[in-house]
Amino acid sequence: MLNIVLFGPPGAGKGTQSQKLIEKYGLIHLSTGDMLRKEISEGTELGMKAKSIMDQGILVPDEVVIGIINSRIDSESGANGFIFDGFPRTIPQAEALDDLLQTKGTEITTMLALEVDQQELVKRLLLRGEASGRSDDANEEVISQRIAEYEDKTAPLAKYYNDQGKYNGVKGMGTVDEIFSNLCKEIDGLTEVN
Ligand code: B4P
Repeated sequence: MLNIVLFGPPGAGKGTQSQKLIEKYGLIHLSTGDMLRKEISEGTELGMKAKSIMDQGILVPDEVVIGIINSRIDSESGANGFIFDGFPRTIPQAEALDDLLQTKGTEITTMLALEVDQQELVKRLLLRGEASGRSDDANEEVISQRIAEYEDKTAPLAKYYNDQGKYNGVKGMGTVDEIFSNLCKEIDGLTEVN
């Protein structure tokens, strides 16, 4: 199986690139952000709790996202592999994912980390906020909080995967197609080696 953690700060382009990668490599896209937004749009109890947290720009509790990822992986038993987009975001989430994949006889193949300047991140998210009305993209204060939360809780995951020899930094500035090509080069290099 090809199991990719697509990593990067808010607005790095994880969702955008995931769409292209799943088409090319036939993978299942698991985005915890999308799953939480689905819960919100369906008005579930979980969604209502998640909305107030997400609107502040902070992370939803680990046990909530681990629970939703668990049930999705279970329901996709015949998959070629997965793209984990926006998950894991904390060390406990990464440890839970390793344990979960181990019980399925597989593991993370690589972490691909999109590297993007902070100024560019804020610009992209404000633009998306205008276009989509997504409430957590609405103002610069919430965006800054999300970036701070990323630096504090999520950035340490780079070391976690680096210690496993799985970290690969990828230039995330440029056009969507240029960045996609950077990601494909990394993936094709890995699959040639294996
Ligand atoms: P997510 O939904 O994961 O969203 P994101 O990090 O903000 O965005 P992403 O990197 O996917 O950017 P995108 O491609 O859309 O998280 C939202 C919230 O959910 C979190 O703050 C948290 O509260 C909660 N959450 C999610 N997962 C969690 C977890 N595991 N644990 C706890 N809480 C969790 O791109 C952004 C914009 O840039 C788009 O408008 C796009 O069109 C544009 N763009 C992309 N590539 C571009 C390029 N090359 N040039 C110009 N613009 C580009």
